[in-house]
Amino acid sequence: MNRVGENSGKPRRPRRRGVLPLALALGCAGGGGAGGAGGGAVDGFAAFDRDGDGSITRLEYLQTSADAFARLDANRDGWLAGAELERFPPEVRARIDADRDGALSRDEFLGSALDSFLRCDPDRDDRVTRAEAQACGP
Ligand SMILES: [Ca+2]
Ligand SMILES: [Ca+2]
Ligand SMILES: [Ca+2]
Repeated sequence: MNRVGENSGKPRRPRRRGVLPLALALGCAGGGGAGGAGGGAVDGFAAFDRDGDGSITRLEYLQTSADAFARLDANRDGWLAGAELERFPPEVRARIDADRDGALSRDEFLGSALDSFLRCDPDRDDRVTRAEAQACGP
């Protein structure tokens, strides 16, 4: 009985980079969950581009972030804490948790979203294009 290395829980977790940083946190954003066959970088972008015009406005970004917050806040107490935070990679969590109390308030969450938005909009036209989103590091 020689076991041929079967595919036991292959750690195939392509790092999702190049999409807006917060999309990482939202992880979810693209609801569709297209099972990552290579290349199909998560389309966090489409999730934020609510009207599908190819760019994300500040309003679209904040609305999507607010929706995501509501979805993530399972017990509806206005905070993300405990199990609600499990899907956030630690570095993302640390970045959002401005006051370091281990929980994310809605303000922290949206404040961080706005930061991300501004960082990804170098020309300050209040729109993040797909190219800007891709260029914008984590
Ligand atoms: Ca748009
Ligand atoms: Ca909560
Ligand atoms: Ca906090």
